Amino acid sequence: MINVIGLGYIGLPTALMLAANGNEVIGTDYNMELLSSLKRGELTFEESGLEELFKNALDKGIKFGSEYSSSNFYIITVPTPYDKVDKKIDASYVIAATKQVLEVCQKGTILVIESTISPGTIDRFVRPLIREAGLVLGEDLHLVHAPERILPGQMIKELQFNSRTIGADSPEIAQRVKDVYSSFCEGEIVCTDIRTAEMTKVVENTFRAINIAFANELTKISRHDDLDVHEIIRISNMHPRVNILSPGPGVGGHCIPVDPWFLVGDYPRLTKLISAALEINESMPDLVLDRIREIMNENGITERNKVGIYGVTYKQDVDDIRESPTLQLFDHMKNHFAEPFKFFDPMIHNKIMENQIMDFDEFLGESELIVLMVEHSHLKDNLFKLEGKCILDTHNLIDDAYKL
Ligand code: SAJ
Repeated sequence: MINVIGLGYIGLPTALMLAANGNEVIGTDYNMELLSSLKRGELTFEESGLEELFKNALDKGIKFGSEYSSSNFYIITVPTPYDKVDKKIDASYVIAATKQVLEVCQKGTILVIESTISPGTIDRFVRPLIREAGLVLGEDLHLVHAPERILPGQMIKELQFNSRTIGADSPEIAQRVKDVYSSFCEGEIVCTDIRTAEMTKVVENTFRAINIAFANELTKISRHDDLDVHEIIRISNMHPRVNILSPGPGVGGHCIPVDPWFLVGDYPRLTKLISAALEINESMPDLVLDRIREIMNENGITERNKVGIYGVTYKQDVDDIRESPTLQLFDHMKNHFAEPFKFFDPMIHNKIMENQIMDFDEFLGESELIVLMVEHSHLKDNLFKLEGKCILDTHNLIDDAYKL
């Protein structure tokens, strides 16, 4: 039996995928509200293909509970926030989960940590816990790091087809974990040591952060010289060895703006490029704010409540708002205005903030300037409703709109 600890954005789909593919699975979480939703057969977030997978896993007998089970195989998928002041990982959830596993696990258990952790976290924080509990690593318990790689918006497909990394202390244990993941993963599964696996995961997200930062810096250069950054990137990307990502209003989510800080926090003198990239990405909401002010002046829009923000999630077609560029924008606004602009987001069905408008047509009616922060499919389906409106388009969807 596999006990998956932490049923959030990564843990839940992983637990469902394992169950749907013939493994006996118990999912554990301390959030009682989340557990009662799952037990009622209701999902806690939207994701393409998740409903069907959930039904499949329920049919195959997946169970949910708040207690850690006695097992010989655990997968930990709890959050790993970072401390915004000293830029280091906060491993407290991983530590707490490990301690609870140690209380109930069977001899020879395999403990897989999937949560993203900064390089060296297992050596620094997890191995000592095993020793303190009087257990012998490699005999009583085997540690493994198998970082997740799935992209929100296409998680289920990526769980099945992405390649994966498994870091273990011995090839035999890596192989046993590989066998379990092979029950659903058709991608190549590479086995390596734990430190390499830790570093690889953070490197992947840092690479993406730097690439996006380059695109964002090009936006600033192009604005300075009145050039079209999107056309420049489109043409440059026709070169067979160039692949620049898209500029945007900022970088959100719980991975790309967070994981690179693990490296900066641990190696402050060796990470000049990474810190510069993070700063560029973090500066984008301010650029949006500057552009809003310029466009308001140019169009004689004097009332702040005539500006409407489309999209509060961290990217298109997800309902996750963590670290989102719009929230960053609202945060930066605090220095200039008493209240943030009003906003609409088709992916957020409950009222989560005072300044939220729940109806798209009402939002359009009330906004003289519309700022497109997120390119949801809903927007692409409704572009005709925006005709004739004054628009700041941060994603290059509309030809004659203002751009960053
Ligand atoms: N973004 C841009 N320009 C782009 C692509 C993205 O500005 O060209 C912005 C998005 O709008 C969003 C942010 O970056 O605000 C992050 O979105 P994302 O789609 O790049 O990444 P995530 O956070 O949804 O998922 C990433 C993925 N990592 C990589 O692609 C290297 C995913 O595979 C990881 O599993 C995930 O982080 C994770 O959990 O670590």
